[in-house]
Amino acid sequence: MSIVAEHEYQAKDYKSDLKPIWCPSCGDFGVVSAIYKALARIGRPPHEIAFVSGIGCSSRIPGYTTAYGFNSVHGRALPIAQGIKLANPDLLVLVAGGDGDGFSIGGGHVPHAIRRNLDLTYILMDNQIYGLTKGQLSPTSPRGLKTGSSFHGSLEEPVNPLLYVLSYGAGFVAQGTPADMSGLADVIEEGIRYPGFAFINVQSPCVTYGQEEQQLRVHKQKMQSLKDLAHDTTDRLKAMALAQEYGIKLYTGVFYRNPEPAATFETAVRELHDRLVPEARLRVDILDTFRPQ
Ligand SMILES: Cc1ncc(C[n+]2csc(CCOP(=O)(O)OP(=O)(O)O)c2C)c(N)n1
Ligand code: SF4
Repeated sequence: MSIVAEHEYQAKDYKSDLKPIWCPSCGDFGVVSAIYKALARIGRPPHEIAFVSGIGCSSRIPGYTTAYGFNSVHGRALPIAQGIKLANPDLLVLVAGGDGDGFSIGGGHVPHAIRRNLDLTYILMDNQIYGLTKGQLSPTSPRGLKTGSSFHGSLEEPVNPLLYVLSYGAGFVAQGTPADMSGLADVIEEGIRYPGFAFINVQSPCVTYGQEEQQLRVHKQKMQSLKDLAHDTTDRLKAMALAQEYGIKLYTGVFYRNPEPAATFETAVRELHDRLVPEARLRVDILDTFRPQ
């Protein structure tokens, strides 16, 4: 654990020397800045942070921080992050990627990461498109969207990431947009501080392939703070009702925070390990069991 006092670090201490190659004005610039701010408030030194992503424009994000980064395999950020957290529970582990990475190819990992409940913060940059591969449909693209891969418009209903994670029992669920930088840094900080699996959906505009109504100027007009609505963040059913409006309204802030966080998987595994160690058999004895007599 860190012996460094909180707040000793500043946002610039988490910014790497690597120059982002995102398109100018991509929403992901705002997301990485909000992450720098949130990390500075948490105050953990960069070498105590592991940042894992998949593949996509958004998945480049670990490289733009001074944390240990792993720009891994498309859709596999969550299993890798879970392995890292289990092996070294003292690390602060962040996970990030796009809506394609997280809810298309990697969608099968999300429910299991949630029900396992490791202390991870998963930041999804939801631009409703595949950015890196030049603008094909993603799982959160709205029905009817015309792209290079859907000349006649998408025939599918989009995945609702907020409702999805709430229904699987995520302990912390929030949404932000770079149109509200201060609110975005707040929800990322809160997610990191939550002792369990935290999910933050960031409406992060793709300025090159994204839809008109997903750009920052529209977010600024549309966004509605859940705090201003006096939403009770301990009410999961109300959070689910609000999440139903994904794609119609742009709520920002915390949808749900479990007031009684469940034990994390890494804690349960350590406890089981400590309980079983006294009665553990030597490896040589176990191997002997299988040797012909
Ligand atoms: C196994 C595998 N399948 C497909 C790809 C191609 N691919 C790279 S990124 C990507 C999707 C990118 O979209 P998203 O995850 O939403 O991130 P964004 O680029 O929009 O930030 C795809 C399909 C790949 N790299 N690996
Ligand atoms: S293609 Fe879209 S998501 Fe990718 S860097 Fe450019 S604006 Fe950002």
